[in-house]
Amino acid sequence: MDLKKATAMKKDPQRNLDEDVNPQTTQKIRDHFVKSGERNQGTALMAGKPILHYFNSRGRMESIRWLLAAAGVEFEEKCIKTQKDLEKLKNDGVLMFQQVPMVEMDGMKLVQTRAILNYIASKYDLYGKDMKERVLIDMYAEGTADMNEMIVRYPFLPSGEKETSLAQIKEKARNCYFPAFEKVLKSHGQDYLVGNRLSRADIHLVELVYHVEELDSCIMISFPLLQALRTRISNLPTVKKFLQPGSQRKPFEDEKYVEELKKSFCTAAQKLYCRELTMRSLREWTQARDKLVSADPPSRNRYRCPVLIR
Ligand SMILES: N[C@@H](CCC(=O)N[C@@H](CS)C(=O)NCC(=O)O)C(=O)O
Repeated sequence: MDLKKATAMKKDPQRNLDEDVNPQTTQKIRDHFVKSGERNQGTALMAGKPILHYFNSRGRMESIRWLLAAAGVEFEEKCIKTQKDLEKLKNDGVLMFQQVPMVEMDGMKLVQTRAILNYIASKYDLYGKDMKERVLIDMYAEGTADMNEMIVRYPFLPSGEKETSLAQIKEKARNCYFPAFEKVLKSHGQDYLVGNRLSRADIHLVELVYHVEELDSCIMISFPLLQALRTRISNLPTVKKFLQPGSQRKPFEDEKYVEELKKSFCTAAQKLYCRELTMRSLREWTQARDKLVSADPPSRNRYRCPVLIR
C-alpha cells in the first residue's frame, strides 16, 4: 500500500484520485482512508464539495446524488425553488443548454446527466478496469437510464395518463429489465454486475430497484439475485448512510409533493405571464389612444389607462 502517496494527497488538497493511473493503487489509497476513518479522501481534502443545482425533487438529479453518495463524496445542493431561480441561472449563462441538472465540480459547471455521471464514475473508479468492462457498464447504465426515464416522468403525468404509464413501468421491469440483469448475475455468479467489483452499474441498478419497488412492492419476488445485489450494495457504509432518513436522498414525488412543486413554479410563471399580458394590453391601449388623440388632441383627458384602473 502506497502510504507515501496517501500522505501526499492528504497534504495537498488539490491532489486528486484521477491522477492515479493504476486503479488498484487508487483503491488501496481509498481503503487506507476508509480504515483510518477519513472517508471522502478525494473531496473532503479538496477545496470544495460539488454543488448540485436542481429542483427539490428526484428527477434527473437523483442518480447523481446516488452515485456521489455511494462514492463517499459529500455534496451541497442549491435548490431551484421557483421559476425566477431557474431564470436567474439561465440568465447568468451557467447552463450551457439552458437546462438542469448542473453540477459545479472541480472548477467546472457540468451539465447533461450522462456526462456528469460518467465524470463521477471515472473520477471515483466506478467505471471498470478496461474498455471491455466499460462498455458493459455503459450498456447496463443505459438500460437502467431508459427505465428510469419512465419513472422520472411518471409522477408529473396528468392523472388520465398515470394508470397506463404505471402498467408500462411494471411490465417493462418485470418482463424486460429485471430479468435481463438477473440473467447477467446468474451467468457469472459474481457479487457485482461487472468485473467482480463495484461499479456505477450496480449503483444505478439498485437505485432503480428501490424506485420500482415503491410502485410495485411485490416485484422483487421473482428476482433473488437482484435482491441479493440490493442487500449487498445497501450494506456498503456509504450507501447505508444515504438510505437512512435525513440524508440527501429525495422522497418519492407523491401527488401532494407534485402539487406543491407545481404551485411554486406555476405561481412564478403565471406572474410573469400576467405581467407580459398587462404590458401588451398597455402597449395596445396606448397605441389606440394615441391614434384617437392625434385626430382630436383635446380628447386626451378623456382616456384613462384601463390597466392602471384595474
Ligand atoms: N438531456 C438533458 C435533459 C435536461 C432536462 O430536460 N432538464 C429539465 C429538467 S429535468 C430542464 O432543465 N427543464 C427546464 C427548461 O428546459 O427550461 C440531461 O439529461 O441533463
